[in-house]
Amino acid sequence: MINFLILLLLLYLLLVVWMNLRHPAVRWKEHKINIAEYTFPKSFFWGAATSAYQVEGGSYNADWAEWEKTYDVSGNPRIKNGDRCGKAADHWNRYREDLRLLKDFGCNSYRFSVEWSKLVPQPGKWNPAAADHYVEMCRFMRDLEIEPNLTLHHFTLPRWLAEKGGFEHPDSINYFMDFTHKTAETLGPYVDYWATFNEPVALALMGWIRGVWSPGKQDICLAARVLGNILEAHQQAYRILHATIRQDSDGDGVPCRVGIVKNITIFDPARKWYLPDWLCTTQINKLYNDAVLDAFHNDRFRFNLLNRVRYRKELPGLSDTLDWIGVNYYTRFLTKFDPNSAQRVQAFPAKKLPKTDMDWAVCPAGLYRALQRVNGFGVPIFITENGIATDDDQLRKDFILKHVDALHEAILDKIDVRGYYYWSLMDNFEWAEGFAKRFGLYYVDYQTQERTLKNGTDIYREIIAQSRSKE
Ligand code: IFM
Repeated sequence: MINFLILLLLLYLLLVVWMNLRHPAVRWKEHKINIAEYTFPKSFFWGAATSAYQVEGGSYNADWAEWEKTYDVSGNPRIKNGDRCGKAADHWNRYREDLRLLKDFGCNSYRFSVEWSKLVPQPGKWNPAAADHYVEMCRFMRDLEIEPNLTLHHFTLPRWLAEKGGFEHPDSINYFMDFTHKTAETLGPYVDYWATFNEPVALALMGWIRGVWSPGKQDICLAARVLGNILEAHQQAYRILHATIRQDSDGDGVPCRVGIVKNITIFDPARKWYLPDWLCTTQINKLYNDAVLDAFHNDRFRFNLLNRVRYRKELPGLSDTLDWIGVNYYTRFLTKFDPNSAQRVQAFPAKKLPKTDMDWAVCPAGLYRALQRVNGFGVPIFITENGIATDDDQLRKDFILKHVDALHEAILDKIDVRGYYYWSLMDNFEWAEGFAKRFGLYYVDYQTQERTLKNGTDIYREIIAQSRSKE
């Protein structure tokens, strides 16, 4: 009996050592940062990002506009403080002013999305006025020498499509094809960089697992199906974009480059000596990060969680549908086995790290790790989002400086990063958090819609100026 227990103990120790060796801690030395020494690749994209629903205003035909009117099971409004997106930051009417602000800041690229519910307000009905609006906006970017980087789907759906089940239903793939085709015909002459989807896993997690975003479901099997359909839609959209767009608008010889935007969150075990924490971490990491990324290596999407979900979808050719990959990185969580919670796992920010208003830990090393994670695709990488919600100017400054430094370290280590977009250009509607969380480089007074540059953003301006002066 004693021998058996000793054997078990040894086995346990071996497994813990093995897990630790397989996932070595990233050596991240705090070093003196000197931005004057930075060298970034030529024509690096320095930008800021937004999404249509969060800034444009007037998206009353989107599923989210309906969702905001509903209440949760405890009778609380879905959005903090009962906020409604409404006019948001009125970017629809103020895009010229906003793009000039972006230009004055020194940026040379803008990541934005088009609002599907404005372009296709009813099934099969293309809205030429909305299409003209985006044409004007893209032309204006070209006039300002700002490279547009367009995302087709950033979380919202036309209401009519959400009523049909949205991406739960395979028909959504055809609707997305149609939308992609028309958008490509309309904006292809001005836009070379296209992303099909923004953060599919965040969407599935919040909308179908936690149920705190539209459509408010808690069904992990449906979440898996949504992801499978989104990946198939990406694959088809890739081909449509390449087949439709023939005009090279930025003169680099390539008319269109298509990617997908993946949010990468870093998860580490809270207790490195405790096997159950390692198992939870591995599982969360698989579902949140690896399932979608691996699909692009294996041409097969698998989403498995013990006896709760086993989903598999063959996607032959998916691995040929990335010209670039977008990484959205914000934070790192520690994960811990918790037998008392319903999910048996807790994810929380490390105590000793500074926190943003989202209660996310500030962890620049995580950005380096996220970039390492996608480096294996062998395609250019863009940091399509990275930013901080905070009222603390010093924290904002540190955040930007240290994350750009992590990005620079990655470039020094030969990771092919071609651009960085701060999230976001101006304060915006932060989904279930409403307007209280302010990520913008520019503060928005929602009464007057006045924009004011925030303190602590100068460092980004300096880095950009420094980088561009060396071109
Ligand atoms: O505001 C969101 C954005 O829509 C998607 N990425 C994360 C941001 C901050 O939470």
